[in-house]
Amino acid sequence: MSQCRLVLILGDQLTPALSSLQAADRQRDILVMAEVVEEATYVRHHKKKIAFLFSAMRHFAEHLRSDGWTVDYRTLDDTDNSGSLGGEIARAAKQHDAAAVTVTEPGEWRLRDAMEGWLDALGLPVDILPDTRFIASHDDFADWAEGRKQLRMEFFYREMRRKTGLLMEGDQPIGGKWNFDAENRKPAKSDVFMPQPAGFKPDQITKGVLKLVAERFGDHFGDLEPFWFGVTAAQAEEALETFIEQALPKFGDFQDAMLSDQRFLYHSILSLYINAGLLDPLAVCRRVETEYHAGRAPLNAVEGFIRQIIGWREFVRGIYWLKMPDYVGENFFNAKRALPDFYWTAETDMACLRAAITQTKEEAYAHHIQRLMVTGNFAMLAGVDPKEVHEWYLMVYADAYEWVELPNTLGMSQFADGGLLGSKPYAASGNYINKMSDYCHSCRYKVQQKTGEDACPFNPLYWHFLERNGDKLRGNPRLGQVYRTWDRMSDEKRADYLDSAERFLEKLI
Ligand code: FAD
Ligand code: DLZ
Ligand code: SF4
Repeated sequence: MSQCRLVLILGDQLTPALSSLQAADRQRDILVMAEVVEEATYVRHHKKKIAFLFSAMRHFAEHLRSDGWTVDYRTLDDTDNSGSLGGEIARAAKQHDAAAVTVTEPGEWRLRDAMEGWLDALGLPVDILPDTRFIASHDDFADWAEGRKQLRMEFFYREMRRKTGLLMEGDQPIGGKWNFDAENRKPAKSDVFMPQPAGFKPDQITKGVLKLVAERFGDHFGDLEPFWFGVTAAQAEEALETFIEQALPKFGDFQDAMLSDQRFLYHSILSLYINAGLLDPLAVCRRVETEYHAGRAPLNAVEGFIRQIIGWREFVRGIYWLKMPDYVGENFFNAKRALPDFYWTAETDMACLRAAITQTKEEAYAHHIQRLMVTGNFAMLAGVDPKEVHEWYLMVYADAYEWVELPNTLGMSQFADGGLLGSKPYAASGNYINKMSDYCHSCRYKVQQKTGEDACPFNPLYWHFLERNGDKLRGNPRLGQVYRTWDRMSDEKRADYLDSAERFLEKLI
């Protein structure tokens, strides 16, 4: 009998059609899956995120076994667990006298880099296969980006529409427009029929994992229970169907809305499943497209949803692999402030931040506008070091992996790449948050007040940010009007704004 190959399946590769599984031989090869301390602590992930992945990994291993594969699964509490993926693959190679190792390329640069060293460490060939769960390969993206002065999601997205045929009529977009975003900015009102994402009761496997996570990672950020995430492909499918039935039709209209008593609004809460491999992104888009053709969901909702996946999700991945490893060190504004303590405790008088962080702590989830316009906007206005901001986002969300989190945080939300990903910073005063949410009603600060002790801190911070970064931003054509407004203010008013912001920043710990 020929020597076996080891196929390493990572925690976010829980996909039967994975390229490494396609290349493997059920009769000969051994699949290796390993829970390791290094992956759980290279940043100290939210407890719910670790529990979700470990439980989903254990369920996937069962599924693979029932499908005829031999799986060598290493739990975190196995006595000989070396604590790292490199260590576990080395141990497994010895134990099984393996001839080679195959792995689908990891989503994070640091792990890809480590794997390059495995060949030497193991003395065995290590085959790293492309991750075919994405629509654009690294080469596709690099070819598209080549020679362009600016990389804009909108143009890349059109390519992805053409490539997939999603919402296309021949070579034209259905509805005559590529993008219906202008219709997707309505504030929401809470009503009794608000959708809720599908939740699932922990089974025995999940209960075992919850106990392990409580014991081993009890000091990590976030609440472990109640734990309601799905942990299998079937449950993730159920979550998709619940979203389609209850929330999709209004997804577009209320995509940017925020409400104090509604954490999920009309969002899908599917990113954790898609990113871990429990749902296939293209299949999700095709399923959602059928709702438009069946007349059950309007075009602005379906197009908006599909754009997030084949547009933004693919685009940020392309940027990540094009720009790493230097990308993580970018700091366009040279921002140096430490991340304020309240990002960990939610103890702040600012109601919008309190709501977004409390929910992050309890659910390991916040929706896009909370991440971008509340926690992200505040950090940028306050001048927080983008690396600290990045590490926070990577830790606290159940869907966070560096390939998707870093460009969203560093590029989109902090403008730390100087405009590679977005044409202007997503900076906003309290007015924006007030327009899109009901947070301000219950805030100790007054959103209409511009300066002084009781003023909404976003108001003076907004102008402070623009003033202190004027040398970098004044030339931006999209900010011309804003700077004209600032320049037209009296000296006294400008000084008042700057003084209020500085007083607030002095007290920020
Ligand atoms: P929905 O609003 O229902 O959107 C549908 C799907 O579209 C999502 O499930 C997701 O797969 C995809 N999507 C939407 N927006 C984006 C985007 N900007 N980039 C990539 N995919 C997108 N998303 C992550 O998956 N992981 C992250 O670590 C992550 N970090 C972020 C950090 C910051 C600072 C910001 C501003 C955004 C981040 N996002 C991240 C993007 C986005 O906020 C989440 O994908 C979304 O909130 C997930 O919730 P949902 O499934 O309910 O999404
Ligand atoms: C996020 C994560 C965690 C917490 N734990 C593991 C693990 O124990 N074993 C594993 O294979 N993967 C884990 N992951 C996911 C990896 O960090 C992920 O595969 C890489 O970051 C690449 O995206
Ligand atoms: Fe947030 Fe300002 Fe509104 Fe308070 S007043 S909730 S700080 S935007």
